[in-house]
This record gives sequence, structure tokens and C-alpha cells, in this order.
Amino acid sequence: MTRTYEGGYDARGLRVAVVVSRFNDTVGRRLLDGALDCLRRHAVADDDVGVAWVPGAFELPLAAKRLALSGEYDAVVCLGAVIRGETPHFDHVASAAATGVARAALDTGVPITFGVLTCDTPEQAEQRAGGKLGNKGFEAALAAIEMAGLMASLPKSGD
Ligand code: INI
Repeated sequence: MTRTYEGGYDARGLRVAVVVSRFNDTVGRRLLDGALDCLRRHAVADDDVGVAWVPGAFELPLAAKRLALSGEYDAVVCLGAVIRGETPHFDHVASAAATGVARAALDTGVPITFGVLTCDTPEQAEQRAGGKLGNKGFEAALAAIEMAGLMASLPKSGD
């Protein structure tokens, strides 16, 4: 008999941390609004949500790793926007954020999702932060809920 593992979307009792980059503050706040909306719609209690602000996307992985290791959260959501027009080091910041978030998840075993926009213009970022192309913060929170459920159902290491 095939065993299938899947995370669901009933997030009652789940504890979730959200780390947000303050750089491109307006977009960051909209992504946070989307993430919090998603968590509430899926029955995560406000008291079970922690929000940490970091200066920029580059700093997301370190804060996410600390929150993941704290044992206080079942999943961590990382949010931010890296916009090419504003920085000659776009590629470094975007790549460090993506690699660092992935590494923090692998190092800790806690799901850490990537709601970081990498866009050419502020308009593109706004469209993906509650504009006509949805809200990447909502999507990243939903992925965190699903992954937390999946990790709880997968065999533990050593099993
Ligand atoms: N950080 C961002 O989150 N988005 C950006 O677009 C950005 N730009 O344009 O440079 C940015 N830079 C700051 C970086 O994340 C660090 O906070 C900074 O380098 C200090 O370590």
C-alpha cells in the first residue's frame, strides 16, 4: 500500500513566526498584512504569531534561523522585497536571502518559507504585494502552514 504524506491547511494550534524586511517598507507591510490574513483565515491564534523586523532581506536568514531554533515556532515565514532599480548589489542581496533562507530551513529542520519579491521595479513589487497579481506574503504563509503539517506527518529522522 502506498503511503502518501501531505500537509493540510487546518492550522489550529500552529505557532508561526514572520520575519519582515524593513527595506521597501510599504511593500513589506503589505506582504505582512497578507501573511497575517492567511494565518487568521486558517485559524492560527494571534497569540501564536510572532513578528520580527530586520533591516533588509540580507538579514532575514539569521533572524529566521534563531526563531526556528527557539522551539517556540512550528514554521517561519520570511518576507521582503529586493528591487533591482534601487541597488547595484541586487543580485548579491537576492541570492544571499534565497540561499540563506533555504540553508536555515535545512539546518534547523523547521519549515522556513520564502516570501521575498525579486523585481525590476517598485510597480512590479506592489502588484505582488496585494495588487493585481495577488499577495506573495499570503502565499508564503500558506506554504508555511502546509509544510508544518507535512513535517509533523513525515517519519521522524531515525525512524
Ligand atoms: N534590502 C532589501 O531588502 N531590498 C533591497 O532592495 C535592498 N537594496 O536595494 O539594496 C536591500 N539592501 C539592504 C540589505 O538587505 C542589507 O540590509 C544591507 O546590505 C545591510 O546588511
